Amino acid sequence: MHEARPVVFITGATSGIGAACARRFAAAGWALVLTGRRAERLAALQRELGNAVPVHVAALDVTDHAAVARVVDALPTAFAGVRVLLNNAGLALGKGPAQQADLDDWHRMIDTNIKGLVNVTRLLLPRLIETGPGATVINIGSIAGHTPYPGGHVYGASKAFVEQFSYNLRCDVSGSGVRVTDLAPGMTESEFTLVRMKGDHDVVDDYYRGTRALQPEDVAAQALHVAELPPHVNITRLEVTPLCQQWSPFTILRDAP
Ligand code: NDP
Ligand code: 8X3
Repeated sequence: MHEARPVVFITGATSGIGAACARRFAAAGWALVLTGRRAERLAALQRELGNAVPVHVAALDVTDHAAVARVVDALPTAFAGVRVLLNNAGLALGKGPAQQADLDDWHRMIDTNIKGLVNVTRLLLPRLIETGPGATVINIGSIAGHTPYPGGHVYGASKAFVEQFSYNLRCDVSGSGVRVTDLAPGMTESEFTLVRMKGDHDVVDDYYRGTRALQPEDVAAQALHVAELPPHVNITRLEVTPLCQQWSPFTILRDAP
């Protein structure tokens, strides 16, 4: 029975979009592999969802390549045939100008959003190819990978990497039946901004005040939609924003140096 269920492997399942995806895929009957660094949150999700669908949890820091390999190698048989890899783990740190940024923050964003994502992808790709038609890599990108804004520097650039990597990956798995999607959300109300602002709740409250931001469930619904499309349909890039988030006109500096 368990083997018949499609398996989704989610990184960053302990919060926000990843946790919402766990719930959404579970409601649709998928078996779950849930990963993230906070083991107690994984255990709580397993308690919450484990009666409905098979759930395997593994505490995992995606930046630790050897740990990713151990988790992938140790997947129980019922979870080994991964159909969807949801590369969701990621973070932004800081929103000040580049010239004042903390270099350690930049390195952490690169390590997590870029190197972590490629670690997991490289190790699971053979399994997805083995799964064949219907298998999907869903990479959580961002509108920040497409749209520059002050303070976006390395975060936005890391998401531009995710977008281009998704396209290139799709070229390489061409003919295998594996689909690749860059799912790029805009402003989503999660712990993302609290992490970015290093625990400053006032800034977070101010950021979301008066908005009707996307909720993690809104993004999760799109992820499930991408995963359950007929196997010949590949959404290359899916950008989703709240209606309240709009573009700005170019800023024209006058009499500037
Ligand atoms: P959250 O902060 O709520 O969730 C981030 C998740 O990433 C957590 O589960 C966290 O788990 C995990 N994570 C962070 N670092 C690591 C790591 N080194 N190893 C493993 N897991 C890690 O934010 P969101 O849910 O909003 O973010 C999810 C993704 O969506 C990110 O890639 C983000 O860039 C992207 N995104 C977010 C938007 C937003 O406005 N919120 C908009 C566009 C994209 P743990 O700490 O337990 O390891
Ligand atoms: C997060 C979206 O607009 O805060 O990826 O950069 S935004």
